Amino acid sequence: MHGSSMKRLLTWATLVGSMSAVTQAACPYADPNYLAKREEEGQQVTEDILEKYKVDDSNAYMSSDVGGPMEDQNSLKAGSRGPTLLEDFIFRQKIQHFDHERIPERAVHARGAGAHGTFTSYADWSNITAASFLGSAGKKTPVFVRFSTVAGSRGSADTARDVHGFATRFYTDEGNFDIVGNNIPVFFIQDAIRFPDLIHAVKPSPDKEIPQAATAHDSAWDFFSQQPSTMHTLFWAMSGHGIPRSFRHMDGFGVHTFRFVKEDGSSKLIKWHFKTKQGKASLVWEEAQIVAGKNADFHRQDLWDAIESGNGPEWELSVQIVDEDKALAFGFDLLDPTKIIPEELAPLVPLGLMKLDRNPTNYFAETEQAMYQPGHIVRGIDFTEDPLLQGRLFSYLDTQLNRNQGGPNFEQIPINAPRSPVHNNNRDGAGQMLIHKNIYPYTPNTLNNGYPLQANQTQGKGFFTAPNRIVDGRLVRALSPTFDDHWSQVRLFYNSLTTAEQQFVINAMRFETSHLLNEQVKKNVLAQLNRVSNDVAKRVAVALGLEAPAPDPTFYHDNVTSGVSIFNETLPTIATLRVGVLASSFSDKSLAQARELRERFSKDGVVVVVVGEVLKEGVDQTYSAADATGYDAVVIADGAEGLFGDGAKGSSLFPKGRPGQILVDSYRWGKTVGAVGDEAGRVLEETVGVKVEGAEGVVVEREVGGVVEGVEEGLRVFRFVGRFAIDEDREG
Ligand code: HDD
Repeated sequence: MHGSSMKRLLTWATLVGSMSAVTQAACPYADPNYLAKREEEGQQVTEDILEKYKVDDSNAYMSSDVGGPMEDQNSLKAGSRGPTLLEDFIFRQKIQHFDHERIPERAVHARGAGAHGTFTSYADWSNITAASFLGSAGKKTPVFVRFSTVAGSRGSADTARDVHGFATRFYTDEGNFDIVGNNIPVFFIQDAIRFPDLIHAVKPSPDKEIPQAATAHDSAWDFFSQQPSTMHTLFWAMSGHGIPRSFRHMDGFGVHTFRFVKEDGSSKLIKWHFKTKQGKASLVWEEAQIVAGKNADFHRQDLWDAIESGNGPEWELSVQIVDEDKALAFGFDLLDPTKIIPEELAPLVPLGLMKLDRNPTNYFAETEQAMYQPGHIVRGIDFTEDPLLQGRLFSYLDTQLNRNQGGPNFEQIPINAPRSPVHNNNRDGAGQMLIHKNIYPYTPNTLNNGYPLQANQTQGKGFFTAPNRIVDGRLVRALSPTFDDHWSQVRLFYNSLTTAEQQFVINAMRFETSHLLNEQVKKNVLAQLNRVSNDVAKRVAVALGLEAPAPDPTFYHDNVTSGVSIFNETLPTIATLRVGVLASSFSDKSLAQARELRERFSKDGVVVVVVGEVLKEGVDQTYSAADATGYDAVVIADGAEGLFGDGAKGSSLFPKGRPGQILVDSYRWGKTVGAVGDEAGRVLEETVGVKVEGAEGVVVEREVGGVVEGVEEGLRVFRFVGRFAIDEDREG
C-alpha cells in the first residue's frame, strides 16, 4: 500500500492520510496482497511515532502558542508602576496555560513511572492464538509500560507497602493491546461493583486525609475482615511482594483469566505472566519506610538509571493455558480473580521477551497521559465472564474520559495513538486532531463507496469474539457459589514461603494491626487470619495483647506451590545492583582501593558508589548524604577505619556516627557487608557486633579480588534472612 515509501518514518497521521487516500481510490481487497502488505506495514510502524511530536527548543526564539516570536518575562503595564492590562495576550496565554497544567491524577495508581521498550515473540504462536504480535518468531512490537503503587497520591513515596501496578501497552500492527495488571496475581474483590468500597476503605480517612499511601488504619482492616475475598491479595501484599526492591525485580500478572482465540475460532482460557529476568527481590520493611523519607523517588530513579546505563530490564511473557471445559476442574473457578492457577496444574508457556530500553522524553506527555484499558484487546484475544474484569471494561473507559476533561479523543494523544491506521465514523469532540476527508461518516453508505468497510473474521482481519463463548442464565444479583472459598489458596501461598518470609508477613500484620484503634476490628481480623492458620492468628494476636481464637481448621492443609517465594532463589543477574564503598576522602590508600573496587565490580555491571567526607575526584557521595538505603551491599575500604568504632572522631561534615550507622543498618537489613584488610575487618566486627568467622554475608579479605568475589556472591543471595529474629514459639 505504501510501496517504495515504506522506508520513510510512518506516523499515525501519515498513515491515516495515506490510507484514506487509498480507500477512496480503490477497494484494498482488489489487491490480492493486501493482508500481507498490511502485515509488513505493521512491522514498519514500529518506528517511533512520538518523534514527530517532540519539540526541540535548542537554538530557537520564544514564541506564543500561535507561533509569534515574543518575550514573556514582563507583563504589559500602564506605566512602569501601573496595573497590568487585560489586552496583554502574552500574559493571558501564559498564565491560563499554567492554570490548566494538571489533569486529574488517577483515582488509584496515581504514583508511577513508565518506560518504552520492545516485545519480541519467540515463535509463530498461531497454534494457540490469532494475535498478530505473536504471529512469527522474532516479530517485534513496541511497548510502553507504566509501573505504579495503588493507594498513594501522585506525590507519595515509591516504597509504600502496596500492590504494584504493571500496565503494558503493546502497539501491535492490529491495534493497541493492553495488559493492565499488577505484580500480585490475585485481586482483593470478585465483583467490580465493590471496587469503590475497597478503595474508600483503603484511602486516607475522609476527615483528616490521613494516612497517606498506607493501609495501617481501621477502615482498611475493617473492610479486609468483613470482605474475606481480600485475604489472598492481602497476604501477598504483606509479604515481600508489597515492598519490591525495584520495579525491575517484580513479576507482572494479568490477574483475570482471558481467552486465546485461533483463526478457526477455537479458544482456550489463559492467564498472563511477566516473569522478571532480573529475579525477584524485595526490601525489608524498616528499610522501605526509611527510603520513603530519604528518597521518595527510589523506584522511578532506579528504573530511569538502569535504562540510562544500558541495563534495561527484561521480562519473559508467558501464559498458562487451560481448556475451555476445565474452568471448574481444579476445585476453584477460573473466573474468580482471587485465585491463582498453581503452576503445577498449568505450566507457564513462554511466548516472548519484553525489554524496556528507552526513558520517556516528557513525563506528563507520555507517562501521565498514558491511558490504559483492559478493554484494549486485539484479534486473537478475548475476555472472560470474570465479573471483576467485566466491570473494569467500563471503568477504565469512563476514567479516561474524566482524565481527558470529558473529551473523547484521548486515544489520539501520541502515547495512546495506535501504530496501525484508524478509520471509522467517530467524529468531532474536544481536541479532535484528525481532519477527516470522508464527508459521509456513516455505514451503510453508497456515497463513499461503502468505506470504511466493515472488517470481520473472514474479511479484513477484523476482531472476532470467541465463538465458543456461550452465555445464558437467569438474572441474578449475586456471586457464584464457586467463588466462596476465600482461604485455601491463602494458606497455599503462606505454606509456600520460607520461614523468614512467613515471619515478614507476621511482622507486617503486626505493624499494620498495631495501628488499629478499634478493638472489634482487631478481633475480626484475627478471626479471618484464623481461617487461614491458627499459628498466624496466634502470632499476630500476641502483639495485640489479645487471645487468638481456637483453631478453625476447615481450610487448613499442607499443600505448597512454586513461583511465589521471593527469597528461595538467588538472583540471575547482579548488574545494576549498588555497592557503597565506605572510604575516606583524606586517605589516598582508601581512595586507591575504592578505585580498584570500582574497576573490578564494574566488570559485572555492579554500580560502585564511593562515599567520603567531602566530594573530590573518586568520591561520589558524602557521608552527609549517604545512607544504607542507597546500597545493596557495603564495603569498608582499607584506610577508612578511623571513621568507625568507638574511637571515631566526630565531624561537622556529617551527622554523628553516620559511617557506622550505614554499616549497622546494612547488616540489620540483611545486606552483604565487607571489608578490605584485617584492620577494616576488625572495625567491621566491632561496629556490627558480629564475628566474621562463619557469618553469612560478611566478607573480609586481604585482597580486593577476594572481597569482590565474596560480595558478588552475597549480592546474588541478595538478603541474608538468617539475621532476622523468628518467633520461637511458632508452629511448623
Ligand atoms: Fe484498576 C488503574 C490494575 C481492578 C479501576 N488499575 C489501574 C492501573 C493498574 C490497574 C495497573 C494503572 C494503569 C496506569 O498505569 O495508568 N485494577 C488493576 C488490576 C485490577 C484492577 C490488576 C484487578 C484485577 N481497577 C480495578 C477495578 C476497577 C478499577 C475492579 C473499577 C471497577 N483502575 C481503575 C481506574 C484506574 C485504574 C479507576 C485509575 C486510573 C486509570 O484507571 O486509568 O479506572
